[in-house]
Amino acid sequence: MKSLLLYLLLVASCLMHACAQKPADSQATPATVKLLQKLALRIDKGIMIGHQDDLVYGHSWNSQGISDVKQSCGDFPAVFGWELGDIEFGNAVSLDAVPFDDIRKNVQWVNSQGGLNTFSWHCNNLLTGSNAWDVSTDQVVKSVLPGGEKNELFVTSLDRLASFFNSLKDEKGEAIPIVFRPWHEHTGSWFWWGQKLCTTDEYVALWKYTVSGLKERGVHNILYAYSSASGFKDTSQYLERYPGDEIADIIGFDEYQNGLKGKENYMKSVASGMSIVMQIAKERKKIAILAETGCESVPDSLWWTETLWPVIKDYPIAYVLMWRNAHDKPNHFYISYPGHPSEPDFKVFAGYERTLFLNDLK
Ligand code: BMA
Repeated sequence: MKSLLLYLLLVASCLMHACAQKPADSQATPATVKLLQKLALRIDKGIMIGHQDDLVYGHSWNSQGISDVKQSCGDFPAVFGWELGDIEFGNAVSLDAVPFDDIRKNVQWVNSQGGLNTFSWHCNNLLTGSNAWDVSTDQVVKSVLPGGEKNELFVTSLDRLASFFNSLKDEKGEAIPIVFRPWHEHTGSWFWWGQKLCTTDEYVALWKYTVSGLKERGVHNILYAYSSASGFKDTSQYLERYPGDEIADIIGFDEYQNGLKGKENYMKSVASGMSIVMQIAKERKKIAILAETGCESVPDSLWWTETLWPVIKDYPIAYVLMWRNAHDKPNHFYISYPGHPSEPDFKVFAGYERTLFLNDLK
């Protein structure tokens, strides 16, 4: 009862600021303003369920447009995650081998169906030429900022990124509003923009330079999402490298369960992170999300109803995004597919009134 009351109070406060809510980008397109308001208002209905790369490959297929989610529960996810890594090199396909032209077409389809598109960017290490996980030097962030030896390369990267975002148009030629979540999991030290790889000032400067760079290139169809790794203890730790209310529209974090044994830790960590993020979201009038999650291979056949749902259901978050079902790494998948032992439970989860899939948004 107490938790229901608390939940209703949280929802009421989200709704109250929803109508007044404006994107951080003061020149955001009308569709982007509308998207933010829709996200806030929809929190009342439930939590949108998302999946990374859902339409371009799955556990046992590639490029055939099937959707493991739709095959498992009869509906598509409400949120579709896409990856931009390698776009900075001008490549035609992402680091996960998905052609950017296919991503664009799918983004258009999702938008036409009322779904939400969100982008991650595992930007390569521009100083060493290796990938995002190359943390061999702590000079990368500094090197891409103005005055740094790789600034020119980063400027070109921003040109390429902006031209992709500017190419996301609907059937009327209007820019499709999306969520962009750059420089994520920065409180860990496994990406070149991570905690031990740059100073707070450099990290914040990277965010500001990225956002102002996109705006200067005419990109105004973005809601920006700030998402740390898990493990922060309080609001000040969460906000330590926050780029500012004038930059971020959405706040959240990423957390994964480490195998069957990790259930208790995962549940504790999500609950603690959520309560901290909700407090900040309320105070700063931001939308809260669980930006990335899952338990690789879903080894617990009741994971959906006994782990994920219990830890998120009491928080008014807009969405939760499950990571990708790789077609070329047999155990690297995070959502049900036909025949997986968790499929029956996933169906039950999908049938809950407050788990929102694509058809629920119509
Ligand atoms: C990671 C893994 C990688 C993938 C990367 C970017 O978490 O899934 O296989 O290349 O994300 O999508």
